Amino acid sequence: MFMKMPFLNRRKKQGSYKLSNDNLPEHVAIIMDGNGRWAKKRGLPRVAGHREGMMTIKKIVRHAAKFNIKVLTLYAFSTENWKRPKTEVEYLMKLPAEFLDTYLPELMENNIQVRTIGQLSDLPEHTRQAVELAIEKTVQNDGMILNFALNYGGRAEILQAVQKLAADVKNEQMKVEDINEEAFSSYLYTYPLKDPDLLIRTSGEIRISNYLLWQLAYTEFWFTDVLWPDFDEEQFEKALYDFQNRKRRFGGV
Ligand code: V07
Repeated sequence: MFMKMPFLNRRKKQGSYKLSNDNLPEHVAIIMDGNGRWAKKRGLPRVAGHREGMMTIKKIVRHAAKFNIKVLTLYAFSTENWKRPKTEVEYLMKLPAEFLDTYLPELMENNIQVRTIGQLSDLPEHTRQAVELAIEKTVQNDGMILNFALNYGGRAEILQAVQKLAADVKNEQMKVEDINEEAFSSYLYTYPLKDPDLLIRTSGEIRISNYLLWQLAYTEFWFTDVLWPDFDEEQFEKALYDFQNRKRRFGGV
């Protein structure tokens, strides 16, 4: 008689984990933390870390598309990030245009759609224009959704949803008794995307920092000490592998 020994499946194969094609997450959200720390360790300015972090995005997007991930939601700029030094914020606001200048052709080739969540209206005009152009140019693509959280905060998102909902109740577009989870979700930035299955946070911080507060209710969390600029395909696969080997219960047994 042989016992089932699930740990035997956990073999590491030539530096990569044996991923099956089942139970892959459809929606992966990432908090790309540790860019400033990566730069500091090298005696470089923080912005050098942000630039390197942008290179990591390109790498991970290519890899995620290979695994048929449907949505990748990346925390690029939070509502708290305005508190950073002015020069750093100005640099960050140039990154969307830079990213798209060099990467839009590849997004088109791979049929990837760019979307955003967050309050775009408060971004500098040049940043908003770059982002809107990317959304427009990729709107016909029907492959993976590359969703950037820009000027995003989870509480701000919930509050704007409540305001719109209250306005709809007032103008009789919505009845109080019809407010349920599904109806409420339709007022969030992420609508009609399904909630993330997996959240990855790099750089050793174990918190969610106002990210997707409503949407992460049943999400599996995966943390690593690796800094975002050092994050690579192998790390990403490890996260997918660990996800596949967790049992999700959604509150059941
Ligand atoms: C930003 C680079 C990645 C590390 C984390 C923070 C810094 C890509 C974008 C972007 C956003 C919208 C878009 C295309 C690209 C971006 C900001 C910061 C503000 F349509 N990276 N990246 N935006 N970082």
